[in-house]
Amino acid sequence: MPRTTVYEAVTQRLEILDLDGQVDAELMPELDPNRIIEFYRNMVLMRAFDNKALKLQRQGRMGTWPPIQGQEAIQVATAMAMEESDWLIPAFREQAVMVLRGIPGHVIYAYWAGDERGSAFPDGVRCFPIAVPVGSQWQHGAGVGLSLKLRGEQAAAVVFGGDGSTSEGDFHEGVNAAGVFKTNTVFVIQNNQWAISVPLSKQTASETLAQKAHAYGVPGIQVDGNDIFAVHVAVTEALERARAGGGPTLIEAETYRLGDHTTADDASRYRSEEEVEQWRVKDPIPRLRKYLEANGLWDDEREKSLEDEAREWVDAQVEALEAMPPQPPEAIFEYMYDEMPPHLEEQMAALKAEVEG
Ligand SMILES: Cc1ncc(C[n+]2csc(CCOP(=O)(O)OP(=O)(O)O)c2C)c(N)n1
Ligand SMILES: [Mg+2]
Repeated sequence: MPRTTVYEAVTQRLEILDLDGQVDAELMPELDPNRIIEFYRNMVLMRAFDNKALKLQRQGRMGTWPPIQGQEAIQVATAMAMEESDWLIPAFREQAVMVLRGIPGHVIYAYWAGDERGSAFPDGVRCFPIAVPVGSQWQHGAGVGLSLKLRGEQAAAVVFGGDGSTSEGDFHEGVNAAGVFKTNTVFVIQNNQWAISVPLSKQTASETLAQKAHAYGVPGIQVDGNDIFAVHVAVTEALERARAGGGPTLIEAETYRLGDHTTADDASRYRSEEEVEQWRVKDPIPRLRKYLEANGLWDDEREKSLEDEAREWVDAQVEALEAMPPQPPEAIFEYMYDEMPPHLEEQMAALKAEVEG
């Protein structure tokens, strides 16, 4: 019997905006200039939101914080391509998508300040809680996508995760199930090259993460995740496919975590400054600014007024966070169940007695 090729696959990578702010005219999507300015504005606001949280943590006003510096393009483009009817299933480094979906900034701050009210999202915002167990959210993404399909909703489930989480079984189970059931799911991997101190090279022997989609019969694509136009195109295509019942897509967005893993980490202990510098020049924000300036859409005056807006908005989030009335200690029991089970009632009573002395 001859040996025959039973399967061959190609994985594509999409890049539109180069480091000098020039675009590939053939690949550039039709976008209203105001929308492109909005891309930029949101990235700047989200970076300011992030920087402030780091300062609050150093001042003892925040528990911990997972910075997104360098990853803003993926989050802003995805949030802006989503409709209200789509669901977001975040991991733990998606605060920009969450804010842009309608969760107030101070609520996200509250979560990382250790306050249970940080998981109480406004009614109608279709967003799952933050998932800290690495990878668990991938299967939720498949499940929500299946549910939307069964209900006949023209909506998508957008689930995020990091490069490290693709080594968890949950990732493979999630993408596999989504492929089998053709769920309305968009899987977005934020490949920021590191899982705390573990580099991508220790995570997988695959050339790309996008190619893993082939094994599950799902379309996969790699994009330059620091190129907001490329992310916009890939996510929009995937959302349209999912909403129309055309099945899931896996997007690997290549980026870099310019900051530490969290405020409890010191990345200089495991990676070189040269590596960080190599990625700093690919920073999505100055890159888009160069495009805007070259096209007469931006100048120093606009930048200054955006900086003022960002500062004011971020300060308002901090004020709202710190104006939240403190919670009584027994609040730690109150959010898990609609009706508190007897063993928790007992523990709560014991704590109350202890506190009241
Ligand atoms: C199941 C599980 N194992 C380990 C951890 C500790 N942990 C938290 S984040 C993280 C690395 C995640 O890396 P990646 O998926 O690349 O996401 P990134 O932090 O880079 O955004 C680890 C190991 C955890 N939260 N859950
Ligand atoms: Mg990572």
